[in-house]
Amino acid sequence: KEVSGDFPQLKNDTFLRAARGEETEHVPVWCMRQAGRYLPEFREFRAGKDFFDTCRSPEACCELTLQPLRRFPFDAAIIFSDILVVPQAMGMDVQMVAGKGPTFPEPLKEPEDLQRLQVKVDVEKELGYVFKAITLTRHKIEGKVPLIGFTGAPWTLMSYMIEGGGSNTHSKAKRWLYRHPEASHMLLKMLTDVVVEYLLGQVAAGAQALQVFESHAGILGPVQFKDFSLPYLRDIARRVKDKLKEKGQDVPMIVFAKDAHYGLEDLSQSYYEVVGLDWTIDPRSARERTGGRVSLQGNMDPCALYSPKECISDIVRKMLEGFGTRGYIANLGHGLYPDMDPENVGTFVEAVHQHSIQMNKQV
Ligand code: 1CP
Repeated sequence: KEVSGDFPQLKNDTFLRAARGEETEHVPVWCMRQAGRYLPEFREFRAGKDFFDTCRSPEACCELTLQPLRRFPFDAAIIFSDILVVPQAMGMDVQMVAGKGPTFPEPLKEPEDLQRLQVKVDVEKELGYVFKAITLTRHKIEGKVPLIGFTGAPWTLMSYMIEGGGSNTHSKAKRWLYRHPEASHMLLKMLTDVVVEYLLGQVAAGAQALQVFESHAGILGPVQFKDFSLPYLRDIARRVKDKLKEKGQDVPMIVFAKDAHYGLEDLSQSYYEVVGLDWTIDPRSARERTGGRVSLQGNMDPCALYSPKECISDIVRKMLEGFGTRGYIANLGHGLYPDMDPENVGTFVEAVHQHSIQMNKQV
């Protein structure tokens, strides 16, 4: 299946241009978790429905993706879904437990457990509902802004599959890396194969950019990152890009490896157009270390949204001065939290637009 040419024409391509390092009239902005519980309309829509049932409904995913765009002039949308649909597609049970988060009733404990996983995953059959959600949303978004598809990265997915849910230490998953390195690589390779097909399916369905979430990079040190994360992140980008090229297609890819300071140089040489940053990195030093090889995305501390409006505008201005307005996509350093005030999100978005237009006039 090909991307059909019958999607509405894109009206605002600032996000795509910034991803490619081209000039834009303003700095584009979106927020991780922009479709989420901080929005009353999200809470109302999700009320009483099972989380993964919602993920399996293309109409529901489309509605939740569009909700934040009705409130704020975001320059991109991210499809509503979750990274844990990939372990589900491989045969694992994952449930969303209220007050606890995603839970695997039967996590992987020992290498023998890998036999429980699907050997050859039929991605179209298992994850076709995500592709349908993307295609529907591409129509319903009416070309307002580009639609981002996404996936969890292999190490982050592996850590959930072994921990069985969120964790502070990730010691069960890290135990595998030290005790069962071969089985770990086998699992990471299996995940990589599924992720590559999954991302290609998302582009075929209409995704205009792709973000790979390595949310648990920070739990690895530099040595383990180079061994168990980076090679798979690279393999994903290279294989997706090669396949797309064969079809004469190309979409920008973003890698967000949270807390992986030590990996910045490597990540900027890993076939991704954009490197996403968490808030612990100074914008100027991120620019220096990535040497103009990539565009950057991030990285305001999400908690800065708790400050008074005037302060938010000031924090945004300093961030923009640090990154510069070229090859830059404004975002938070991680997702929005449920108790955040939607009004302050609006202030953030407007501050990015206003300050960047001002700055562009001055040069
Ligand atoms: O009922 C609910 O609404 C539960 C909250 C929620 C939401 C809104 C979860 C459970 N997932 C999502 C949607 C989601 N997840 C999106 C699309 C919405 C958007 O971004 O606007 C995306 C991109 C994700 C990706 C995701 N899921 C990541 C990577 C990003 C990150 O936060 O680092 C991770 C780690 C997950 C797992 C997950 N899903 C949900 C929760 C609470 C968690 C974290 C669990 C934990 O580790 O404690």
